[in-house]
Amino acid sequence: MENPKNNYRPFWQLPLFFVLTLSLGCSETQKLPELVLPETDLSSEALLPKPLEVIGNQTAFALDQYSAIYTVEGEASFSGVGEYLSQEIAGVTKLTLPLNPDSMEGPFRGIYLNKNQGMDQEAYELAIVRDSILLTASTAEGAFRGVQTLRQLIPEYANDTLGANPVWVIPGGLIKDKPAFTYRGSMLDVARHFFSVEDVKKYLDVLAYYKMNYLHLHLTDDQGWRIEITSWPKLTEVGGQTEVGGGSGGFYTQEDFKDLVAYASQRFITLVPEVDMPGHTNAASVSYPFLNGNGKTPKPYTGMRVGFSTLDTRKDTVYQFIDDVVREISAMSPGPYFHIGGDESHATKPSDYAYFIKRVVPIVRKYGKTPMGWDEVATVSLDSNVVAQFWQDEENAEKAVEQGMKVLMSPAKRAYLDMSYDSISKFGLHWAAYIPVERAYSWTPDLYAKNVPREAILGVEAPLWSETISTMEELEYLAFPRLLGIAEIGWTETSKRSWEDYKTRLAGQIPYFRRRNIQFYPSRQVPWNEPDSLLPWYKNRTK
Ligand code: TNX
Repeated sequence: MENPKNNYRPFWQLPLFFVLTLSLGCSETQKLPELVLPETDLSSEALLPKPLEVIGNQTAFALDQYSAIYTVEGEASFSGVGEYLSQEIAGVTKLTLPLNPDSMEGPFRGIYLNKNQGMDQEAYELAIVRDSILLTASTAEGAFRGVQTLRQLIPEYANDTLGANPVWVIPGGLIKDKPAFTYRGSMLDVARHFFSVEDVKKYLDVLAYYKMNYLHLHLTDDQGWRIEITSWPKLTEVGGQTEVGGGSGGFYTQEDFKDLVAYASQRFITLVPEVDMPGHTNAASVSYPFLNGNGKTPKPYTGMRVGFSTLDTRKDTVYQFIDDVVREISAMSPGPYFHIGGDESHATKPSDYAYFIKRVVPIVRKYGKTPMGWDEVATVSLDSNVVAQFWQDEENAEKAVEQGMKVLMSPAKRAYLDMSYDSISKFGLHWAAYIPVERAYSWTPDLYAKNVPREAILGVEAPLWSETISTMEELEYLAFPRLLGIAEIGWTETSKRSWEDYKTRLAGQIPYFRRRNIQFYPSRQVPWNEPDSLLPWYKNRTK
């Protein structure tokens, strides 16, 4: 019989008997050990974000040493996803699944990554039957999202009693899935405290697992400049050496940044670089005092106030500086967006602010990027090809909609990961709200702000400001588990979501958190099913 990897037909459209013949009928697969697999229930698995449709069929796929991954021929990007899947499976099971093995190599149960044009970009279908798994998508990106679902279905521990060798029992059935919003992201403030390349990679791994597709890096602020700009070396030589609280700061070299871009893009995550201006620029002005526009001599700043710094908006050399910065960063950033900040420019006169934003927007476009800015940028008369990131001011968000701009939803009262969980939380601020886990989950982007309708919304992003956190453990305390709620809000249609159902699936993430050494806040709102003493941080919580 034909090698199944050469079968390009949309698998799930084939009659079931053909599917079974495909997987059981060939003489090679008959040599696989006979296993009596337990009944399963795909629909009760702790999948997060919740897929659009899940139909269980009680059968199961036996993932074991006789499993192999096959990807559609002639599509390098699909085989890249296959390679990633193989590595991730090895990480849990220690199995080394061959990728596209020659059919002579042995009898295998196949995990097939197939291409079917005509599906949405990030959509996928996952069909799991007894001896094969078929993951279908139009794009490698869609296949990658589906691979996350498959990863979430692999049990943490093997069943050792089914045969001579360990078997990881994957519940059978069909999943059809696609995201509600095209932008599902998080932001890390690496300026107030610096986080290393390794830390950011760990965060990217988690974003990928929960199907998020953007990571916004807040690269500059009053307390530090974190990205090497070769034409302006003092930015990092001087401005990169400070952080909140007086620590030694740090920065990404251009090689580091490219490494992060590559690591993210292997996970189908786009980096959004932010250079915050004209406010939040003290570190830049300390490095090059001619940039400063607040009339004072700039001094290194390691406190937590905002709104005191500004660039000099009326000097042409300032725009030459910005041109160089945007050019160098854009050349390393394959994504469509460049974030110009624009928030809390209280030391900039409104007329200077408008003048500044209108001059910076064309610079960003000159380097092929779409400008993104905090919601204040919508107070300036621009055009529709700008993204406004709503964080606080509904009137600004309305102004963005009136100008035809897309709005990225990051309401501080719900989506800010740096807000404390409650009054005794160890870290975080609470100027916007206390945000317990339920509150972070139970909101809807298109019902949040008056006159910001669904059509205007690009997606959701959860920013994590780092004034109060300086280690990965502390970062994780604030991000997890609330980030997962934002991931589900971005992926799963509101009509398919409920807190009651979500909180049980959230509790089901503990094995993953443990395996990846991810700290989290064990909110009392979530039925973790664990003795308190085994939960991290368990003494510091009321909610
Ligand atoms: C407001 S949100 C800021 C940041 C702070 C954050 C702390 C925004 C656009 N600006 O500069 O870090 O509050 O929660």
